[in-house]
Amino acid sequence: MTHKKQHSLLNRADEAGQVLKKHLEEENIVRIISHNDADGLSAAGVVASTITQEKGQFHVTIVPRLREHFLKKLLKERYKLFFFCDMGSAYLEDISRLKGDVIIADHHQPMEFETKENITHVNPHLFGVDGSREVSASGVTYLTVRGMEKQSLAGMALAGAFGDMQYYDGFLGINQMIVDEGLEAGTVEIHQDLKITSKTEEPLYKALAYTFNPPLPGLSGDMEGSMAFLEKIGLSYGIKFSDLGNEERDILKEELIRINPQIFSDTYSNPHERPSLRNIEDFSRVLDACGKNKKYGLAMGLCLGEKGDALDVSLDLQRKYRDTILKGVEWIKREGSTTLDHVQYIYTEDKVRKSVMGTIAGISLSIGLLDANTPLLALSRMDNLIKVSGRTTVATVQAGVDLGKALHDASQSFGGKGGGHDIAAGAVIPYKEMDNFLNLVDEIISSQLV
Ligand SMILES: [Mn+2]
Repeated sequence: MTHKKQHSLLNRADEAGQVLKKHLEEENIVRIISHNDADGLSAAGVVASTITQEKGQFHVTIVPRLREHFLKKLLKERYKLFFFCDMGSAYLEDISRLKGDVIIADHHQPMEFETKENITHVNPHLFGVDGSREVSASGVTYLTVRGMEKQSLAGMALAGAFGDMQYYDGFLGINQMIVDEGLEAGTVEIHQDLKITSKTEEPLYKALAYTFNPPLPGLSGDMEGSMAFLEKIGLSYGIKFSDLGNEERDILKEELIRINPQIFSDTYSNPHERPSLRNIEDFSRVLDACGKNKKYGLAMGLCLGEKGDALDVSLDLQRKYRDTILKGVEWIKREGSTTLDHVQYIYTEDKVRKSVMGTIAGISLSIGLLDANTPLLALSRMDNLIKVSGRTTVATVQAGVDLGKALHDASQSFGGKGGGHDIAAGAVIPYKEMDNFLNLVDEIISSQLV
């Protein structure tokens, strides 16, 4: 049964591939529109790389979401092919008014709408495939180009799946199929190793403090804790992991496994990448840092393998971004959260902290700073609006929590907008309705848990 569903999705993706191929043969410039997170950026990277390899041309715009004024602008554009990644399925009606052909490679819940002939809509939900666990937008996009022998892009496609937190003790469904294709093509490798981030880039104490997935309680988000740990086990904290001797690596491995056994597990890498981007999760994190800092051109440059200083600039950017995250984690450690019956929340008006609220919310649950059994809402004030990032854990989702639905329903009741995945979702609501909104989410979550 599952196989049949996957097959239908693959067929639709192949149709999209044919459309893309036709437009490339006609030498049309492809208009790419994608999302600003790691998944959207790697999805855009997959299409852009394909087009570049086929000696075609593209024009890409990365946006946080599809807004009305941007859609209106697109309506005036004369491109013959529009390629939407990681968005579009919820805007079928508007998109159907575009002048040219359209490919949508998305994995969010689609709106009910009879699509016109000019749209090739590729979305796992249309075929009963799970779009929050089994494939992300970069994966869906990869499916559209794999017929053009683009198995070399499997690693990039997996970066998006990692970015959208679809890896959980392994990959499922289509994601696993992409892994297998990458393994066969030699562009993805899996090794049992320590899942520490930035092994070739950062001194060990920083690398440990920056490692959040899997979480290392006491070390993740805590430079001083990491230094003390390394001193205690007799390792120099200033050395890079890649410069450790075998014996030292064994000591570190043994001690880290005591903190979290998951730290020694499968690591995914792309052997053809530059050393600091070779680990696919690291690659995903660099893209995320570029996206959060609105350096979309830089992210595209990394995906297209641009030479020059793009890599150094993006790694610097990531250092600053990680500093902001660590400060945010310290803030949560200091201030804690406010708890209602079934949800908890954190609130900020701090300009810098706002940019990482969703991220630090997720981290504070995973490293146990806040109670992981209670869904967390991170609220940022933007003038008269509140931006809400909701995060929860696999365990609470299994208990019935669907944050996407809760934030969608609650925000609608107060003239806001919201939605997303069961485990991670977002909303924007009027500031003056904040308390009412929180109480309603609390009620909805309570009813989901019954
Ligand atoms: Mn996505």
